[in-house]
Amino acid sequence: MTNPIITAFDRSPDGGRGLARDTRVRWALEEVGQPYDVQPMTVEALKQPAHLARNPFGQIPTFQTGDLTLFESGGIILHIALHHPGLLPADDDARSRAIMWMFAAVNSVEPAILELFNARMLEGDKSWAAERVPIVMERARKPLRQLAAHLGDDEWLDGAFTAGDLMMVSVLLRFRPAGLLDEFPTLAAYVARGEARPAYRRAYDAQHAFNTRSES
Ligand code: GTB
Repeated sequence: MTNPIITAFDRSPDGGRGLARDTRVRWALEEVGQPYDVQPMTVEALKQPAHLARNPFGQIPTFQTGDLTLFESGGIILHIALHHPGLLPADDDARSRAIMWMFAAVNSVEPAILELFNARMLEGDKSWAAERVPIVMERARKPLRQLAAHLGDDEWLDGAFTAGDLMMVSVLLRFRPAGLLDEFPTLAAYVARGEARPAYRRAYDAQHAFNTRSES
C-alpha cells in the first residue's frame, strides 16, 4: 500500500509558520498514524491543467490515495477521520457534533480572518483601508468572543479531542499574527493545548523543515 500524497506550497508564503492549509491535513494524518508523501507545488503549477484536474480552484492542499483524489482541507480531513480511528467519536450523536464543529470552524470562524487578511494585505494600500481595517478587526472578534464563552474552562469543544478541535485550533492559529488570539486567553490556552499534541508538533516540524530548507 503506497502512502497518500498531499500537495503543499513549494515554499509557503508564511515561511514555515504552519498557517497554510496543508498543515491541518498533515496534523490529521499524524493523529491517525498514517504516513504520507508531499508533492511540492509552485503557485504557477497550481494553475496548470495537471493540478486543475485535482482541484478546479487551483489551490493546495489536495490528497490522493489509490484512485481517489480530494481537495478542500475540510473534506480531506473528514475522509481521513472516517477511514481511521482516532478523530471521530464512536457514538453517533457525538460524531455528528464533531463534524458540526469542523464546519463551524471553516464556515463560522475562518471567514472573519480571511476578511481581515484581505483588508490588511490585499487592500491595505487603498485610501479607505485605514477606516476599514479596524471595522473588520472588530468583526473578527465577534466569533472569537462567542467561541470563548462557549468553551469556558473545557479542555476541548465536546469532550475528547476530535477532528472538530483539530479544525478549530487550525483556524484559530490564523488569528494569532493579527494579535487577536491573545486577546482571548481561553482560546489562546485551547490553541496551546492543540499545539502541544505530539501529532501537531510532528506536522508543524515537518512543514517547517520543508519550508525553511536550503537548496544545495
Ligand atoms: N477552502 C480551501 C481549503 O480549505 O482547502 C482553501 C485552500 C486555500 O486557500 N489554499 C491556499 C492556496 O492554495 C493556501 S492555504 N493559495 C494559492 C492560490 O490560491 O493561488 C491559504 C494560506 C496561504 C498563505 C498563508 N500564509 O502565508 O500565512 C496562510 C494561508
